[in-house]
Order: sequence, then structure tokens, then C-alpha cells
Amino acid sequence: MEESIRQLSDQARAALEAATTEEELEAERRRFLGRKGLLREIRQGLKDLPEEDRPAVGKLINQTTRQLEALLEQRRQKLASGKAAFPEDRLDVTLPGRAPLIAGKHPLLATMEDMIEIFLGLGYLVAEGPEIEDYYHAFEALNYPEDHPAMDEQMTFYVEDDVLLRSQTSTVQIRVMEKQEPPVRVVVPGRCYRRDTVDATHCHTFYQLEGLLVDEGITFADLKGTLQAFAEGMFGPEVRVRFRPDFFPFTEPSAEFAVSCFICGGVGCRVCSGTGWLELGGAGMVDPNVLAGVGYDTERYTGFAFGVGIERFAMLRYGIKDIRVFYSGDMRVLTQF
Ligand code: 2NL
Repeated sequence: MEESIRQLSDQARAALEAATTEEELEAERRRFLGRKGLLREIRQGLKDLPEEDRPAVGKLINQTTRQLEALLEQRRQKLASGKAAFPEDRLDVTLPGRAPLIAGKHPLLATMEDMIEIFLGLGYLVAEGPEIEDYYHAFEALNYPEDHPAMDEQMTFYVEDDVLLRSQTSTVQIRVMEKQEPPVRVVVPGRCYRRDTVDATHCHTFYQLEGLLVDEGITFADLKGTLQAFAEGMFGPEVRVRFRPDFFPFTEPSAEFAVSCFICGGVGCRVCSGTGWLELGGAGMVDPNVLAGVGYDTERYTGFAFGVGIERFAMLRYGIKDIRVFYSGDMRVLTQF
């Protein structure tokens, strides 16, 4: 008899533990502890035992009943609080943690910040402005002639006749000059848009950093020294800077500038296509028409400006062959930096 009580107890324990809903638990309660339950059945067998055995067995039945009732109550509370309702939700505190995915700074942002850092050291401020512009700030204030191809719909995204996506950040320098008198010393990093066909080196959306300095007595020599300091900051003290004549509507004279290849030191290699030079951007003395347009005294003030593409720098620096990699959103790219 004692053996069958113990067996029943083990069976009841297992059943109570296995119940995963309050309904299942109630069914098990009725089966084992209910008025017509299995424990009651055993208790009724007491009267068939010899008189002297009854107290001990009765005690065991009472003890078992109390233990099972306690377990029942415990399981009831657990199920009510929802903890074991879904076995897969049980918390195993011994499992190893999941490492969060750590990506570095986007290579374009890292490059942009390094550029800005150098100009902050030279006393420049950072200015930002709208990516959606009006015709005046995008072209007219920058001395574009009326029939310049850059204004063509084929090259610029128009929102409306007079509203367009900026194709360079110069619009922001114009806005800075409208607000203040010289001296002006700003760099403008930012996103620009052109109707380029996308390929390995072109994208309709790209980043530029332009700089502008206007003050009394500024000459082309200041421009050369500034871009030399910029190049040294980016590529180290050995780098040389080269200027060659170019044309931009907003500067006169204008130049393209290149740096000696940081891979081969100027001897010629695959990265610089054997030329020893890497072309990085354009620059020049701000056309007096531009200064006059914002109300500056062109007899008193002169200035220089320059612009570089941030993708080009970043591609050279990290050995990236295709510009589209920057905008892919592919985590395999980002986790490398
Ligand atoms: C390039 C050339 C350049 C400028 C940008 C500028 C801005 C104002 C007035 C005069 Cl408000 N110039 N910006 C000047 C020369 C060149 O960028 O190749 N960029 C990637």
C-alpha cells in the first residue's frame, strides 16, 4: 500500500509539472486530488487494512496530499504569471550572451571627419545648408553664364523650375557670405546630386567638401599653402601638391590640384595609373563677380575657394574600386571599418 502511494505521488508530481496551461493543471488536480480522485480512492482502502497499520498509512496519505497541494499552488502561480505558458520562453541564464554586431564608422564619414579636423586646426568653421536650392544660389550667384551646360536638366535634378537639388556645396558658401562680412573662413561638407549615369566612379548622390576664405590681401600663394597643409594632414609630410590651369565659372584664375601618389611617392604605379599624381579637386581665386554679388567690396577683399570629392579620397585611402560600395548598405562593407 505504501508503495502504491509513493507511485501515485510520483505520477501526480510529473503530471502537475507537465501541465502547461491552467486548464491542464485543473484537470490533473481533479484526477489526483479531487473528490473522486485517485488519492481519495486510496484513502478509502484504509478500512481494509489491519487496525495497527492504519495510523502510519493514513499519515503518509495526508503528507502526500499536503505536498501535492503545495506543488499545485506553486504551479498555479507560475502559470498565472505566464512564465511557463510557453516552454520556449523560459529563461536559461546559463546560455552564453549574444554579442551585438559592432560596425565601425562609415568610411565616407570617417574621411569627411578627418578632412574637417585639418581645417578646424587651420581656423576654419564648418557650415551647412539646404540640399534643395533655388536657381539663384545654385547658379546665378556663382557667376554661371546663362547657357552653361551644368544648368541643363540632363545634368541637374529639378524639383520645379526654380527649385533643384544642389550639384555642389558652393550654394552654402554664398549663404554664409550673404549673412556676414569678411573675414570668412569656412568648410562645407555635404551631400550633392548630379544626373550622372551610375558606374564604378560616378553616383547621382555624392559627397563634397568645399572651402572658402575671404579677407584682405589674400593671394594664390595662400591657396597653395592651404592645400599643401591639407594634403600633408591627409597623406603625411612627404606629399607634394601640383596645380594646373583649369576653368570654373566662380573662380579666376582656376586650377585643378593633384597630390603626389601616396602609394609610390610619385614614381608611378597602378593606383596613379603610372603618372605619379592623384587628381583630387579644383580650386581658384573667387571671381570678383561672386564677391560683388553678395555685396562685398571687391577693391578691399579677395579670397580663394576649393572643392574636393570625398568619395575619391575614401576610395584611394581604403583601396575601394567601386563607388557603389559606399551606398550599398551591405554590412559586410561596414563591419570592415
Ligand atoms: C571641384 C571644384 C571648386 C569652388 C569649388 C567656390 C565656391 C564659391 C566661390 C568660388 Cl562660393 N568657388 N568653390 C571653387 C573651385 C573649385 O570645386 O572639382 N570639386 C570637386
